[in-house]
Amino acid sequence: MGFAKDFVWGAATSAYQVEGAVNEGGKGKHIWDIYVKEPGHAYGGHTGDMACDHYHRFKEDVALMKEMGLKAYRFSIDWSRVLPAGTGRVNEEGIKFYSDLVDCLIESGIEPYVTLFHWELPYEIYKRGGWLNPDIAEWFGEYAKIIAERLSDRVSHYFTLNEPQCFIGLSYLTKEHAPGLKLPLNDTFLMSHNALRAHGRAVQMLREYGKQPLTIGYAPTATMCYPETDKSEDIEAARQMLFSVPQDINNWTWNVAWWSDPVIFGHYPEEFVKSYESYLPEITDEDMKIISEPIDVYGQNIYNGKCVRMGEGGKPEIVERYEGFPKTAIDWPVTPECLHWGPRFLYERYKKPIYITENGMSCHDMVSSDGKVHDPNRIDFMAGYIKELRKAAEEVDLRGYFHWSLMDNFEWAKGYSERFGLIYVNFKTQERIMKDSAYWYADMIKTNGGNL
Ligand code: IFM
Repeated sequence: MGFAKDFVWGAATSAYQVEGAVNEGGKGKHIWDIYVKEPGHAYGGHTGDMACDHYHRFKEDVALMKEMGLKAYRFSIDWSRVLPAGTGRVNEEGIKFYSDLVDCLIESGIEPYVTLFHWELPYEIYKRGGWLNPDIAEWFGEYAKIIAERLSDRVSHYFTLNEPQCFIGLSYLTKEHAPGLKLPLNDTFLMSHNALRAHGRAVQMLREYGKQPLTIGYAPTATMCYPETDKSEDIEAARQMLFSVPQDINNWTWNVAWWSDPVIFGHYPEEFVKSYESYLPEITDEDMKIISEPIDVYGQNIYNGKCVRMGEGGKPEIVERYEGFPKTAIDWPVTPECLHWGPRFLYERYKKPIYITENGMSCHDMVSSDGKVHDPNRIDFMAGYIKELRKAAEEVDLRGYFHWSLMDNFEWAKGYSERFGLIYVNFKTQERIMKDSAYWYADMIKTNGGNL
């Protein structure tokens, strides 16, 4: 069986992490542009000012994608490049950049997949309350309308929000990301509700103004759960834990059901509502109707998972990792099983075709004396994870896999200290070198998993 013939093998990036050119082409400022200028906010005082200079070098990058045989490229649009103030005046130069990128991809036989929001909240919108302001749903909808009007003659695949768990949780609970605030829990729940309303409004606008039938999805993240054994009770334990309420209220955004149940089912999960009742904003039927505007596909970013078994008292419990458990350079555990069980549990619950919208690892990559970048750990990681993904592909409707990332880039608060790319980037010279893993991935794509 293996992967379907038309399985989409791709790679992903996001605007601020790769584009650079922050003061060019009429771009407005977003919260990261401002945040990274203060000492201590990003590793080594790094900023995304130059990043991979993708804004100027996208043709070279698309040529590398073609060499790799990528079928698709998932990139995000910087809201503040298109609408410098977040609303109102459209910046034609910004539109032109994305439009040229789309043309270049199509000429190279690579399908563009657009993400509308990968964390570049326009600073002007932030000043108006950002996610706290209920009007943000309309503002985001207007932005989605412009994208539909300008790009949907050529782009038919869209994801609305990338990882709301992070752009609310890391930004307003744990203060690790821009704008680096710790807000009261009530505010964070209101923000999550408004972000979901914005998602729904964008779906409505994309549908209404799309120039062809569009495939629209959403791209949340979370730690997956996988069973310790194939026994039905362990499988059930992993399933239950995946959709359960997180233990730590101060890290409450790190879960699946709060963010996905309302989008698919039109209501928040009951257990969560009971636990969080005292913090919740007013939630109307009209809100829920917008939030659950039907989507076509379900995107999920998956990097790792927790091993779970059914405990003695019939309660799911985490199986502790042994000492020396494999981990990536950024210290995330290596758990390939998450790419089998994650999509399987998500499909069972949400019954939507699934894309893995991000998966990958950071390694201590460097250029060797032969001028190449040897990254055997990444190849092994990918082979292990994609083998597990193949099991899911044989069990559920799985449409595609986007490796994170196409190239080394600005890893938010970690600056350039983490390398997630298939392509090595020398941030001094902007030279690109395809890593060994890029050649391995090219072969994997060519054989549709035949080299696994
Ligand atoms: O680089 C990030 C990306 O922006 C969102 N998902 C996780 C990646 C690795 O941390």
